[in-house]
Amino acid sequence: MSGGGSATYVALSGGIGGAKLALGLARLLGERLTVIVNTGDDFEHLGLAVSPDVDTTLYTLAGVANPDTGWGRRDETWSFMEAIAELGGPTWFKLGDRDLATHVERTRRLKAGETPTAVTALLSARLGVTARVLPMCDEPVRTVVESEAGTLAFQDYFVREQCRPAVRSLCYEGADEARITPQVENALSAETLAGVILCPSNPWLSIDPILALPGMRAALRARGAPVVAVTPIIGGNAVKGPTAKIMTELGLAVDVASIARHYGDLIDLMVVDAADRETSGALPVRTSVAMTLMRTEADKIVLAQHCRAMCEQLATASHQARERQPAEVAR
Ligand code: FO1
Repeated sequence: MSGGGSATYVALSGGIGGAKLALGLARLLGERLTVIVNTGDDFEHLGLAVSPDVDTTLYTLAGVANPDTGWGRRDETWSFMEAIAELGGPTWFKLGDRDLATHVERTRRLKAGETPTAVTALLSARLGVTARVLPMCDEPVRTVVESEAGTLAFQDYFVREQCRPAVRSLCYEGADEARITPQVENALSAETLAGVILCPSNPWLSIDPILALPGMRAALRARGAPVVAVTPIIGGNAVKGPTAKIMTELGLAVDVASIARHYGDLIDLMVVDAADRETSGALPVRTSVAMTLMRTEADKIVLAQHCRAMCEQLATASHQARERQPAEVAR
């Protein structure tokens, strides 16, 4: 299944929806896939460094993610949470016993001076993940939600308040001081780079923190590899999570056109669902229709294959366009 020789791909992902396509791409590409993961959801909880989108990506690619929630691990036990409840500790953010080990070990290693990138590589190797999973940066970046209920740290908004407060705006604290890691830089500047795929994550919550990093947008375009985005909106609804609600609260129509406009000239093509085939012609960007609702692992692989095919088509088209460019002949 791993056609395309040594072609490498980079995916940008955050959250549960993004991890689904990352899995399809990993099944297709193995170590030729690098996933750059959002860390704007990270926070300290019970004194532990918790990195939800990195862990969701690692667990999903390792096949140990909780299939019902998408986050945390499968076959989990909850003795720690029961004991914390007995002690009157906070129980709004659920930490399963196996998942807890990840947070404890990450915290131990960070305190020992390791970078988030190094810790992620260690956890990834231990979990048997072959794709490369990279935090978007090694400095702390925090997604902050300006809402009708005031300023909320991300997990307070997303989990404690269950996305209820209306969102007015979002900011990504620390992004200006953060730097693209050498590992991210290497993945995006590789000669073998054949495409960049924006997974169907929430653009505002999961992709924008990555794009907010100084130099990230330029790095994504530097090699000239096609950039393909997969819509998180199908037929006017979000597949999962608060994307549609946030779009409405931000005054945006809940449709693929709003997503296309949000990404602007960063992307060369957007993959939309068959449900949006009619409206896709009027989009401000080239589109392609595929089944973007991923229920089974086969769905994830088929959508990943479609994204790869789009990258190959776009690369061929732009190569031919360059060929056709009349050479500047000396007059
Ligand atoms: N999401 C919830 O809605 N409730 C939880 O109790 C919860 C716990 C949790 C623990 C570890 C982890 O990695 C993720 C967890 N999440 C939980 C999901 C998390 O808030 C979101 O996945 C991301 O932050 C946004 O995608």
